[in-house]
Amino acid sequence: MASSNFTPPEVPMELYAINREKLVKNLRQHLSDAGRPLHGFVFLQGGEEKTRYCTDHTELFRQESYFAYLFGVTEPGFYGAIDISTGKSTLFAPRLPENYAVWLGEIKPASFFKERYIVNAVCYTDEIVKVLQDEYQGPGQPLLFLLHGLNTDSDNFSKPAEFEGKEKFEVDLTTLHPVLTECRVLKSHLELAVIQYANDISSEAHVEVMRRTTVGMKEYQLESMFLHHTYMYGGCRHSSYTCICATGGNSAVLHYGHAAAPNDRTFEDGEMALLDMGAEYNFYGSDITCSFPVNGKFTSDQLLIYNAVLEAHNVVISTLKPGISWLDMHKLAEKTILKSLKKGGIIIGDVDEMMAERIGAVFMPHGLGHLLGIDTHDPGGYPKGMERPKEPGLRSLRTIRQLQDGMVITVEPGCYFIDALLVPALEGSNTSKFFNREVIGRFTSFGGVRIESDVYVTADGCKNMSNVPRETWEIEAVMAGTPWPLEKTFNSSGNGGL
Ligand SMILES: [Mn+2]
Repeated sequence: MASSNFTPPEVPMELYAINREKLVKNLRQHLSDAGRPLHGFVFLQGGEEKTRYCTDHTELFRQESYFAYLFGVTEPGFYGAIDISTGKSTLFAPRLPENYAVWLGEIKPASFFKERYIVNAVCYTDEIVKVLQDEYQGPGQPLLFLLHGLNTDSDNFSKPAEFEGKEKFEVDLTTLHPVLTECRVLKSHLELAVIQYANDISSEAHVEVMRRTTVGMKEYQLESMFLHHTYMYGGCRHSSYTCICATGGNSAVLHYGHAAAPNDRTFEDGEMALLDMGAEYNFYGSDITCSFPVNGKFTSDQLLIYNAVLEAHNVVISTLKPGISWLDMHKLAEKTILKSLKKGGIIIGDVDEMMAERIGAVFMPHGLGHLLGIDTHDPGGYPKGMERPKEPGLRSLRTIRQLQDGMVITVEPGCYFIDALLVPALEGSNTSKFFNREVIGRFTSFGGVRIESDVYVTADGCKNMSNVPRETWEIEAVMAGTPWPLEKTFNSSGNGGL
């Protein structure tokens, strides 16, 4: 009978109060530096509930991430204001119709939300104009700092608050987004604790899936076991993203698992599985990938690719610390993988020359990793003025920042055999000489391997928040039934154990 070593923790509302304090402090600093007066309100609109197309089927609501960061509100239809001069926070709750009580449950009074979300005041959304005008201390019309800015992963813009009476205010659309985004880049201890919990329960679920995987299952059964474990024992109703449960050749499809490729293949003996799955708890996410042979035993070709990726994963984690450039880490991972592939006879020639020809991107077209928090691809990867690289592979990086103490970032090197990239590289006049056609032929239907852990950067290094079997002998032991974590006395055959 499956069970868990974890209990869903109570997340203190101070987490959001601290986030608000940090924003007010940084915004005041920004305004002073610009010689601007320290008054006005940060004003955000929370997420709204959506129905499925024209129907009355209500989709499960998940709060908009910036609003979640500042207020922790789980319900739809709220607005929130923070007075820059005093730090006072006010939530505006929707005034619900009487029949809400019949269909959706008790209508909570404003006092309930004030206590629950530890804000200074709770009013109703039809009082926004009056409340903000009464509270405003500065000259002229009250100034609202609204959220408007580019998400550099999606190329979408966050939507500034819309409400009746907006024309009675002066609005600033440019100041808030970069300052608030920058706040989210460095995590507080309370945020780290939630991300750690999301990692704990997701790691445990990954181990559970690994243990229960048997030849002949469907990919979605692995997804189902993961979702069950994180919800049943972890209280995680949401996933950080759609599960990628790829086996065999499908693991070379980087975002497999979408509606047109719905994790529905029956996998066979001798194949690898690549499972990229992470639970979200209380808005904060995890993002973990495990790759393993579905029959529990690595073949020599699987060992070659898996260990190439593992070495890249480990060398990056052991190098990470504040001041290190993420772009350099990406190149380090590429180079490590290329060296191993050369040793395995898959590619031939000088590794530095390969790097110059971007051969690394043929095998790893995605970026090494991304900031992680309330969003799986947390914002702030490219602050204003930082240009995205243009070269293959490097242009896929979701950030090229220098690491800072308090960042949470994924380390997810991979090595894939993707026809759409290999075929042109094998034919290219500058690139064909690097490939050993005969050996690479063995890998045409191999798929790929990715190993992904979430780490947080400390003052002098980093800590791996994910806890899953990584060494091939650890994976084989766990799949054979050995409990995880392995006991200190456990000895692997040939590797010397721990
Ligand atoms: Mn990731």
